[in-house]
Amino acid sequence: MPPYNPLMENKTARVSKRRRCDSMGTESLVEEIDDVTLPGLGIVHVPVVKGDFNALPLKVQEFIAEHVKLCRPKGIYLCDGSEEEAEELTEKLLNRGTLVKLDKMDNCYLCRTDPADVARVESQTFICTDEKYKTVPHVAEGFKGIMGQWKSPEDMADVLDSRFPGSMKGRVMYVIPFSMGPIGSPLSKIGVELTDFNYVVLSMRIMARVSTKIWDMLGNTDSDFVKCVHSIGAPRPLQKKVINHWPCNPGKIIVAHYPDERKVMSYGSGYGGNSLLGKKCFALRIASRIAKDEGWLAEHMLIMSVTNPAGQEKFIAAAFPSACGKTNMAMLTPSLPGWKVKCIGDDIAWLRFDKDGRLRAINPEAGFFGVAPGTNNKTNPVAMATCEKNTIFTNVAMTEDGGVFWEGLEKETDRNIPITTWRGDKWKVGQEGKAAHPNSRFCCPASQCPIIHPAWEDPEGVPIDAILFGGRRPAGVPLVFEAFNWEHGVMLGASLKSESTAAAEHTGKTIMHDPMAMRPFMGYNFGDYLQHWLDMKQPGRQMPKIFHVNWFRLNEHGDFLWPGFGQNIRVIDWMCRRMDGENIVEPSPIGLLPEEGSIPLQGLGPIDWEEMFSLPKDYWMEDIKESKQFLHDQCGCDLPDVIEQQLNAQQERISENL
Ligand code: GTP
Ligand code: SPV
Ligand code: MN
Repeated sequence: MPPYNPLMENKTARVSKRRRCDSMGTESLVEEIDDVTLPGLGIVHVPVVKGDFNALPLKVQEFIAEHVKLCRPKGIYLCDGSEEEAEELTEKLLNRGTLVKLDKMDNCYLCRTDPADVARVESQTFICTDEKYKTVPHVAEGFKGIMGQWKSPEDMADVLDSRFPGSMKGRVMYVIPFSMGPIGSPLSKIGVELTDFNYVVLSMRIMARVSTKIWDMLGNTDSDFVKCVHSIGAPRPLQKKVINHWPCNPGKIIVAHYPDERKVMSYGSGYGGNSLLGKKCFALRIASRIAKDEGWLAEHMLIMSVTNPAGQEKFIAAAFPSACGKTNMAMLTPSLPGWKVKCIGDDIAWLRFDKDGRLRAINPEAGFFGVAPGTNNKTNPVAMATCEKNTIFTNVAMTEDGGVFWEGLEKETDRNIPITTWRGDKWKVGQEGKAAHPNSRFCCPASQCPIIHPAWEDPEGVPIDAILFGGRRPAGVPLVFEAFNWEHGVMLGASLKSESTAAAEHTGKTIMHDPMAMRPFMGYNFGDYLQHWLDMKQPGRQMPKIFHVNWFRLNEHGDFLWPGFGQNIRVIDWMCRRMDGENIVEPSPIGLLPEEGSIPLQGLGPIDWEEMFSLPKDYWMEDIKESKQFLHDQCGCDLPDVIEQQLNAQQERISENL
């Protein structure tokens, strides 16, 4: 049988020109898809408001037609990624009130969301596979697995059936062709996102590489694409009032992944990781499964390079959970003279060993979607410079003169200037309450980062010398320590914990497990994932060193023991010397600690080395017991033996030698 062709006579869509009136009464000719007759489905008429449907690769036509049928948009808009397109959509969003122009800045806009739609919704994020244990480990009886949530495709079909049919009525369906990773790189992957929210189009233009070249690439090869479908779930006529010109359906949010089909269906939210489907859904959850199948890694990691005063450059990838310091580290301004930092990526890394046994990493993204609060010219001047122009801010506050404000900018803001908070209330610096949402973000092109690495788009990726794990650990955990070896390092990553943050719906400051900083982003069985990490070690491969860092240890008064940010270069300096093999370590039961005095502290003022590196025995006894229990409960029989052995050895060392 010939392949199904939605444009074939009788079975299919025919495109014809029709005369249409717009809202101003202006007549024009538009293309319409007629008679999209998919097997078992009825007929639908939909105008193509922009682009040439006929020119799309057949498999894309089919994908669009199927979802037009399902979601019933009033038109199809084929995005081309051009400047004119961005201008047109920005204009629309300004007129509607979804965006506000920030007059003080250059081509920057503010968006305030419905206050019920402000972060990723982990509780409604699912992975669907026929077989449950492809997605989640054999969790011990009576325990709730936290490393990914599985739903059967049948159960998910019911959930989607009560949401997607007609979900785009009265709205335009935008079709976004994009590449994660430099277009054409052998390490990159292609996606197509369908969405009914033009804010998503504008953000995707920044975060991914949106281009019509994608159509040629798909048309000329048998390469496939990740299918991404997003609807805010607010068909017209509206059932409820739109708040802040931000249509969404927070009560019905669902983010469903089909790793076998390489497909994502997301409904109800317009926010970040819920709606920019190239990011967490594709580049982490789906990609981690592709990576498992193809022998590489998709990780929640920044990528940076550091060059010491002698001119030697090293590349570091670091996995910290959401809102735990990746963007800040990736753009670090060194406080030590002579050091240089360059940024390759701030959130996601795709890593694979090359034929010479070097681990190479690319940043699949093209922009930063960074946490605004805490960012200022002291903590992160590079991020401040990066988001000066061509940036969409979401849920920050606005100054009367059309600038931005968030917690952390007090010292850089006129205390008397009237401010509008993210909720739209009048406010002044010094007043009670928060002006910006704690998960407010800037979305800007990586290319305008003043310290972007010249090789950041190198199709081969950059060679990784070290991998870091870290989280927010207010007590017990030293500033830095080194894993004994790869296996020990993988165990440390598997045991990663951090205080919860505003990046998802968790409230309060509880310490949560966040293995490999991937808890919300796992695309397959976490036990298999750990084994996959262990399997990376092979003869002939140069394994990067693994370190654990903690910028967030507190003293008894609740103050940070370590100044952090640009001062973290001092810790990097120590790690680089370790990579060069300098003997500056002191073995401890949990790993190799820096020898006292081996981290340069000059000019820092009083730093309590003792307290920063102390290993309270009670704390570590409890910590390893708890981590072991956690991994047993979460992975059951899927926990690799090697990890089990590493946990036991660590426990023994702590109980005997600490
Ligand atoms: P996601 O984008 O959610 O994945 O977050 P991220 O890991 O990129 O975190 P980011 O760098 O945006 O930092 C989050 C918060 O941590 C910000 O408020 C920062 O100001 C704060 N932060 C980052 N680095 C440090 C540090 O070294 N010390 C301290 N005390 N705070 C830090
Ligand atoms: C994170 O939560 O890790 C983020 C923000 O990077 S979001 O894109 O919303 O997932
Ligand atoms: Mn992140």
